[in-house]
Amino acid sequence: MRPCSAGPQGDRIWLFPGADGNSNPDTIVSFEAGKFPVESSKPLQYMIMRICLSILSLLGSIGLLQGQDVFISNPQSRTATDLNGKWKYVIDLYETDGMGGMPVYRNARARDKTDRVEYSLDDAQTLWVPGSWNFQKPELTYFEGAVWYRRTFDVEDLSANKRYFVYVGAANYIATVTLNGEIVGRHEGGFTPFAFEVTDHLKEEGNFLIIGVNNNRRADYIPAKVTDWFNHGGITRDVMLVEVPETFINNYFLSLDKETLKSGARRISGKLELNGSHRPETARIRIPELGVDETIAVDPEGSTAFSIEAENLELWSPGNPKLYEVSLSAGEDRVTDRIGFRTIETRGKQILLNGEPVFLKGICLHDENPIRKDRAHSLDDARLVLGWAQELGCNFIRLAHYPHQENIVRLADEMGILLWEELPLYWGIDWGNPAVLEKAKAQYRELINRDFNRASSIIWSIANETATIPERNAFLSSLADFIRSIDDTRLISAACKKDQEADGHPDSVYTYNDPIMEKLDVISFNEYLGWYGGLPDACREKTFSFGYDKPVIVSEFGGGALQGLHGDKLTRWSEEFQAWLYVESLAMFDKIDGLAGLTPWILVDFMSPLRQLPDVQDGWNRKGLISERGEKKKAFYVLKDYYESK
Ligand code: GCB
Repeated sequence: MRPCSAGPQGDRIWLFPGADGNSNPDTIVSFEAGKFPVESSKPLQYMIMRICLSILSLLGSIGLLQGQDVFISNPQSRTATDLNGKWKYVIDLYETDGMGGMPVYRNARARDKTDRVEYSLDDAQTLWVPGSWNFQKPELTYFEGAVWYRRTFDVEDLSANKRYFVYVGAANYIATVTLNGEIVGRHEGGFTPFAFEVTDHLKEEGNFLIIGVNNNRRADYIPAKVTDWFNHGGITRDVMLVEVPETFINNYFLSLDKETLKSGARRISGKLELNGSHRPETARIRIPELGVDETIAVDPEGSTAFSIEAENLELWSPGNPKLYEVSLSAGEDRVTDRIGFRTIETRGKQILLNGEPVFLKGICLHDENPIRKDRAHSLDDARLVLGWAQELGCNFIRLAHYPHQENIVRLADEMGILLWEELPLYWGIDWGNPAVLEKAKAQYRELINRDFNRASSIIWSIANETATIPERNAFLSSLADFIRSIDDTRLISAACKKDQEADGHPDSVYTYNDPIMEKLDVISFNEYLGWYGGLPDACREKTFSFGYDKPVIVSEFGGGALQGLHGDKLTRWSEEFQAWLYVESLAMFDKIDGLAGLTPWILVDFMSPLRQLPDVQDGWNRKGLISERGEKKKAFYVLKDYYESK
């Protein structure tokens, strides 16, 4: 779906079948509204449309179409109308954006008995939002493509002095947001939040919000075409109508000042971003528990930096996840949040939390509720998995392989669990494509906008298992610089691979000299010795050597087991095999000089179409320490014992 393809131009509707990258881009179809499409053979029209497509693709690539004008942070603390619930839907299998020549987002209804309309959202079936569509209807299980969702609503006390935004926590992968028949924005990226202003389109009664969601996979998307996880489609996180004053605080960034911490004094540095034309002269920041009540002068440009003294501030850590109620106000707007303050740095091969070495007892996690077979989206979903991780003895979780729901990050703040966060810069990324780099930056900006104030989040990871070709090295290097330029309060890492055989390392030593490690604060690598290649006792012969003097995290290792399947330790897929693999792997990794943490793969079995072994996998990656029904496997206890000993 693309916006240019979606709108009528006069009474003629233009469709671009090639715009999805899969169908033939050289065929353009046009038709009179209300008639079936016919192919156009006019070269001039063709040329104009090709130019239009190129401009759109360029705009898209520089972020104008996929971006949003305003990022609304912390929507939970705003006045908002909850738009979750049952939404009507129409499947758009051929991605025409319309049915019988009428765009679905116009919400057409037959005017009289002679009228022809070839869809009816009023009479359509429903899907729950938030939630992926796949397991709500049998016919949608493996559906990949476009679905139009509709939700109607009224707004009590619509105010001329307020501004209104449709906020979506996440929709996978492209979302076209329309209100009352007009397109208000388009967003690319399946796991980050976005908001579009609808102030000028809203009515008190009878609003229809129609969102088109397309989860097709494409080589120039992030992720690209193949992943080892299920491509859940749809509006997977909360939707709300957020109401703000004309000028409002759209974001704020608070962190503990590293330098002053060293001198014993405690200062909080921050930045406040205002949006709107009536900028107040001052803003106020209060942290009542610390006796902080500061008035700061607002920069007329809208972005105001500040630094405030915070004597007696207790540092946030897993052992003491102290959060402070922070309230920020400017003009008529006020937001409140609960924020923890900590520092995270490295020194030689150590990771330092608040200046003290920390060992990261971690585990990897996908953002699924396996019991519901759905993307996770609620606080209960977050409680379920974080509870398991805590039982395992973890103080750290790798949120693989894409941004997880905001609830999990907020709950980790409350529970004192450190986090690694990442984008799906995973297998098969089109590294040489500048548009893809811009998409990665846009997605990272959205993630940082959302989670900057979360003390639990300590590592941004920029890639997972990617080959060290020059295009990838340049891409990741540029992305690392970009991330540091907008957030210097966290560490940067990437899940890398060992040097390949051609680099001539001796068999008993795995070497790591990936050039991107130069840019990273923490070296991380995935290693599946004993599962992909060799049996677990092969681990006894290996040692590790790194070309950089930096802390090391083993970002993945593991093997599959079907919960309840027992055998001797040589029986693949048995719990005994997996437990043995953990014993051998932990002993091997423990020998690494500078080991700062581990995140084995993975806490819970997760859905993956790549895993089709009948009666063992049945569509699930079985490397979880817990089954999709919540039953623990033997290896869970091996890792728990190891963490207890650390
Ligand atoms: C990996 C990938 C992860 C896979 C895992 C596996 O290296 O990073 O996404 O699911 O291996 O199970 O093979």
